[in-house]
Amino acid sequence: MRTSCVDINECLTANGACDALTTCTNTPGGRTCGACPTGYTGTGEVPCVDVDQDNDGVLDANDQCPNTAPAAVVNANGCSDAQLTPKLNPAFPPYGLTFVSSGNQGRALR
Ligand SMILES: [Ca+2]
Ligand SMILES: [Ca+2]
Repeated sequence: MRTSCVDINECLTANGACDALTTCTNTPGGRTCGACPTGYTGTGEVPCVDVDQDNDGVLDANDQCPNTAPAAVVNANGCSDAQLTPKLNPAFPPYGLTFVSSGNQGRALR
């Protein structure tokens, strides 16, 4: 008994091992991965990598403070206050106090 070759749609399983952000296209005997979206590096064959990994709006190439906390306000170098303060003064805040970057700064409380 003879059977003919049947193409397998690799894309049906785990997106054909393409990055989840890309489009897998089934081809006879194989599959191709689409390109990574804008803002990512990679080919789809290898994982797409967000070039702004901490999503603070500053691309990794210019980001001097990686892994900024989500939604933190950052300066042009991609650094949040919480990331900058320990660089300026490792002992800040002193006495086990907590630093908050909001409120009435520079005003004496009565
Ligand atoms: Ca960044
Ligand atoms: Ca950052």
